Amino acid sequence: MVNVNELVDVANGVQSKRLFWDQEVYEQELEHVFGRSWLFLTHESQIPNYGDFVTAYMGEDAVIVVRQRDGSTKAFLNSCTHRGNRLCHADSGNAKAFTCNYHGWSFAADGTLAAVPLEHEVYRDEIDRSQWGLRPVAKVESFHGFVFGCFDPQAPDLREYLGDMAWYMETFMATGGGATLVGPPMKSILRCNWKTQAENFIGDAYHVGWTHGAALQVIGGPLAGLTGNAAIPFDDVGLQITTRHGHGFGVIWDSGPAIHRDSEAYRRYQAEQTPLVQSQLGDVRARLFSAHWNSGIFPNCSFLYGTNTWKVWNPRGPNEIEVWTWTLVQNAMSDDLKREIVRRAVETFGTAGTLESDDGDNMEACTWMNRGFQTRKGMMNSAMGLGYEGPRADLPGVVGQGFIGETSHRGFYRFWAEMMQARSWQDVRAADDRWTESLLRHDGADFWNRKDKGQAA
Ligand code: UNU
Ligand code: FES
Ligand code: FE
Repeated sequence: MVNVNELVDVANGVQSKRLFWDQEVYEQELEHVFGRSWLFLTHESQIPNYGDFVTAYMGEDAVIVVRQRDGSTKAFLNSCTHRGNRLCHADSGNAKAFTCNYHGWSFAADGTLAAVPLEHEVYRDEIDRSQWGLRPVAKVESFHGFVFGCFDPQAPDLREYLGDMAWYMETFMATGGGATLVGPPMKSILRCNWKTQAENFIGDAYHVGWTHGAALQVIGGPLAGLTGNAAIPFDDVGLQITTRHGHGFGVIWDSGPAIHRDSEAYRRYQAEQTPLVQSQLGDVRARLFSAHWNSGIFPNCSFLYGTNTWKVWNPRGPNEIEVWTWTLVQNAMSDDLKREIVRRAVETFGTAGTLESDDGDNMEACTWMNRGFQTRKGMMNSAMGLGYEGPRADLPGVVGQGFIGETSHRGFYRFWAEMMQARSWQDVRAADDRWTESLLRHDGADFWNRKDKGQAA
């Protein structure tokens, strides 16, 4: 076991550089983080009918996700139980059975071993097929059509795992006819640790005006004014929120179609929908409906609402990821608007997207620099805004002042450390009522109006 206390200092908001490189840390992540967390698989609309399937990854494990005869969804390790060959080589399709291309063992859509070639002649009927079905993923559940899987039968249900983040995500998943993903996902390789991307999406509005300065100038729109950090208007521009189980997001108000060149149709759509959202979900979420969100679902699913990209950072060792990218739209949007959004999402955060490429070099260098033997002994800083955060009656979770800060970074690593140390979900549950205070470093008095150091008066 790695000594997690040496790796993450929650009280001071710093983390060890070993987090992005160390093989031992990574092996423990596969067991403790990817082995126990809910991991995003697909959207139900990608597999509408019996036998429809997609393949996906849960950590480094390849899985097949299949729609069952009764309408439910199951997932199985994509590994033939005979000698371990990859069972399904396709990205998606429809199959009533999966037949291995090595010796021909054949598995039904429900994972049972249905047929073994020459069963009588070479096995003398002595193979017990009921023992050699595909290994199922313990739990598969959907939140408003977004399908997640979990290897740990003791984990809380998906809705409980998402917790307050689910309340926030209802803003776009439970309105506008629901949300959906346009696939199939784009796929690319980056030579970076999976957490460099997860932490960036969950809570880094700091880099936007700097890393993406040139791209924002070309694209225009509500974020173009951030370029070069030239004119940052701090007051009531946005917030950051971290929730139990390490999820979180950053909010920039009134910036919904942020990185879309032609945002008029999108703005009209949001203006039309907002009264409905308001009547269904109330004022707070009606305002969030037209905000931009940079967001993370712990551990490795990220999305930008308003830039409409939805991503999974599949780890492939400590210093490589396979990025999967879908486009996030709402069902009530017109086909024209959906098409326009897909085009812009591909242009910004697709494999060759302008902003995707901006980020890629930074993520890779943040990973590879830490390979240095002396370098890896150092710590990294996520202390921005520490103490300027706390609970608010109108917003679930822990809320950080201002749209630039590292509140959700810290929440992410707070929970990462908790999972890495926990013996089981029982330990995690036992800490449920202590998590808010463990993130805070203030006396509890009116944190919201603290503007004593640097923030606009
Ligand atoms: O690049 C991002 N993660 C981002 C983009 C964050 C906030 C707004 C736009
Ligand atoms: Fe943030 Fe260098 S300024 S990584
Ligand atoms: Fe970025």
